Amino acid sequence: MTARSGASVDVVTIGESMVSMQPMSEGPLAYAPLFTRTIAGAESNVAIGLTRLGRKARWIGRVGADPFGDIILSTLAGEGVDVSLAERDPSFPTAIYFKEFKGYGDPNVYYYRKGSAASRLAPEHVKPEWFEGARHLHVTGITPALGPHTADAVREAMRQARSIGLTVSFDPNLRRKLWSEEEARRTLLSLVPLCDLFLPGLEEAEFLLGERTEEEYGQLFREMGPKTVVLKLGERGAIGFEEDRTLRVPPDRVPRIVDTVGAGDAFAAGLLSVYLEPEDEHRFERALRTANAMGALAVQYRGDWEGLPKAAELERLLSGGKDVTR
Ligand code: KDG
Repeated sequence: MTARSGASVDVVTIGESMVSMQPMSEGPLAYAPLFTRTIAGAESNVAIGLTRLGRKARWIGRVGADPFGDIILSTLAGEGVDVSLAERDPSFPTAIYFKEFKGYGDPNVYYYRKGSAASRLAPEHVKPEWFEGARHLHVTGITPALGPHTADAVREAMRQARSIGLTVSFDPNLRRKLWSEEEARRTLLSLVPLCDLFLPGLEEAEFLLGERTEEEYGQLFREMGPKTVVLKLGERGAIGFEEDRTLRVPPDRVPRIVDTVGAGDAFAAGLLSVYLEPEDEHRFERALRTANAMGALAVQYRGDWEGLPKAAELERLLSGGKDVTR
């Protein structure tokens, strides 16, 4: 990716953010009496991650004209994300979601987002001003699953962004609770050719193309259009494919896994933060290592984004340095 000169926003993201209710205890949600309230949303998680690393991020989304919409906008603004172009829809509500920590494996999530303000997103909402002054657009496969016109809106955003010279990344973020497998596969595959940087997890690659080797996934997705493909391998690290290069990076050490939700978004934020740097021969490796480190940190905290590091902290961790804690 090359920087557009004069850009005042590094990354634009478009998606739904929700109020997230997290039980304070482990176990079945039905027996959880106390919750903490935060916000979540794959794209706003990426925006926060990038902002923590010193990048300028703009989040575009639609929330209701309700207190939950206030919480989302004020939290994102408090984190330094530009929400000036987010829209409020008085006719539809802001979405909510609940996590359930079972004490093992990935948390369960329960969505209350059907008919939300964000699910009404349509191609006619996509405006050139969303991309003004920006270098890059990041979208995910969650938004296309939300409503009758959201897939077309994402497609339109990718097209508009590219037509004025932005690069585009796409994380398929398969959410089986939101749509049928058939529709998900068809829609997600149709969006791959519209991105420059494709970021599937291994399971998502298999869902989209059937069982193949990791190298075959890299080659097949690149043949569809994206210049760069990064396959997330979870506890085995990541593998990147770019031009004639294949680069495997080992995982970072994770002493304890607390909450896996948001790890992919942290990975994307780490990767993009380096991709916005001027190109040099080590950038790809630096991007993959930064992405891995961000993903590893995200799973060690409750909440999708709260534990994400600032640039200096990440730098210390990547260089093997220690924090002075007392
Ligand atoms: O990637 C993390 C997201 O899954 C979480 O923040 C909630 O956006 C969300 C979703 O749709 O699952």
